[in-house]
Amino acid sequence: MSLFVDKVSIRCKAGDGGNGCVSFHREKYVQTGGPDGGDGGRGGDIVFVASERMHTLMDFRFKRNFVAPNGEDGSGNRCKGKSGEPLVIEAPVGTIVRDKASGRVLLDLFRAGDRRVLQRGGNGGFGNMHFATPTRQAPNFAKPGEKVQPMELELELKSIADVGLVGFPNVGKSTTLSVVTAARPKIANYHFTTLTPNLGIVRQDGDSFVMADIPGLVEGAADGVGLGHDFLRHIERTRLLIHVLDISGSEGRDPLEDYDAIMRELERYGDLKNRPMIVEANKIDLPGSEENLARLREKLAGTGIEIYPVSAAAGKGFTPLMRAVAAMLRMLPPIEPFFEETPFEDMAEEQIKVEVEDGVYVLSGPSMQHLVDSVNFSDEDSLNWFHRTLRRWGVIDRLREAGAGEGDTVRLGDMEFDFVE
Ligand SMILES: Nc1nc2c(ncn2[C@@H]2O[C@H](COP(=O)(O)OP(=O)(O)OP(=O)(O)O)[C@@H](O)[C@H]2O)c(=O)[nH]1
Ligand SMILES: [Mg+2]
Repeated sequence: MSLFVDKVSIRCKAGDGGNGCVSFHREKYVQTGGPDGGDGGRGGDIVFVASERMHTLMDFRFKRNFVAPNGEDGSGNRCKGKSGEPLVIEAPVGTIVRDKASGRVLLDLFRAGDRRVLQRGGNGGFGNMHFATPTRQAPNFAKPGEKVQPMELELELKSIADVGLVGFPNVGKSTTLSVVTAARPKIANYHFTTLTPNLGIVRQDGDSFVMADIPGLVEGAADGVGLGHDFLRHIERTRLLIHVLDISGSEGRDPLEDYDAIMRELERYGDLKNRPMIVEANKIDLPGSEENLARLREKLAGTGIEIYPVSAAAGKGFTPLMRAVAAMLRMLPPIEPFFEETPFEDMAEEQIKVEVEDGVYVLSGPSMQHLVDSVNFSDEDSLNWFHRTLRRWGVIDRLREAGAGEGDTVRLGDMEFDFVE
């Protein structure tokens, strides 16, 4: 079985912010010092880096859970908690990071070295030193650190190359790559020698471009039959296709029928059929090739698709073919990265839920219990702050929308209180 992996699900979570601290200055002979509780540190970010060293997502089969460290809590004497280090996840260039549930593209690691923050760590909470006012000299509360929700992600590798080689198995795609680039893919006289995409760089008259060799396609490949389907994603991000044919028909198939079969596969997969294309009529050294070449020329006359006869085994005929490829690439637009959507807009909304159970308005959300935990309910200042926080987070509005009126009971974690506007 191939160890090539180009689609995986993982889970990640940026660090939570550290809690602010409640503390009062203590010193010999000083009776009541001011508040000196420091702030919590920021949680570590989840960062993705596009690595040129990696070529598959195989590493993610063994490690699927990524958790960045939390920020540390603040402490007395105005000490701020340490922030969490970012957690850096390396993935191959061309990896697309999606939100698993919605399928939305969050990141496209398009260029080598790209360093992108996927999820920010939570902010640290303020320590009580921030809450002293002339009228409130001993604030008995601090702010909790911001909590971060875990994310379920799907990673998909879609190689990025200028040119993709397509064709039936055994027609000579890998041999072609080995002739025009320094890549040394496995070449052998059986079907599906190539099981994972190979990339190489072609240098031609001062131009250079990346070429991708993928496993052979068979009929039905676009429907998921055979091996080929999975690999079509690796030519989706190419600007031009080289359609390789065994023009000699050495395996008993008619190269013209091969041509149509591959075009059907490309069409079924999406818009690949309309990708600019050049035909490489390979194995021209074998008997029967010239007649087939003449028939193919007739078939494609008027389509604008150029045909270049070559012998990959002998390394012959490639200069005109590669020049034609380079000339076409110069005219074609560059490959664009996928459009990225931010997952963050609706986060705040999702975080707080209001449900009505037996006339009690029940609040839930990741930050809610934390909020309750950080309130000192016997301290009036703390209660005021709690109320202001609920208002600022939009919770009061949400309760009102849900129908809550003055005096109704609101439950939050293990705490109940009366609703006041
Ligand atoms: N006679 C002749 N044989 C060739 C030529 N090009 C490739 N071959 C042979 O055809 C066989 C298949 O070549 P590969 O390059 O592995 O073919 P492929 O298209 O990559 O095959 P898969 O990876 O299985 O899809 C090998 O035995 C090659 O030596 C050619 O121009 N002439
Ligand atoms: Mg091959």
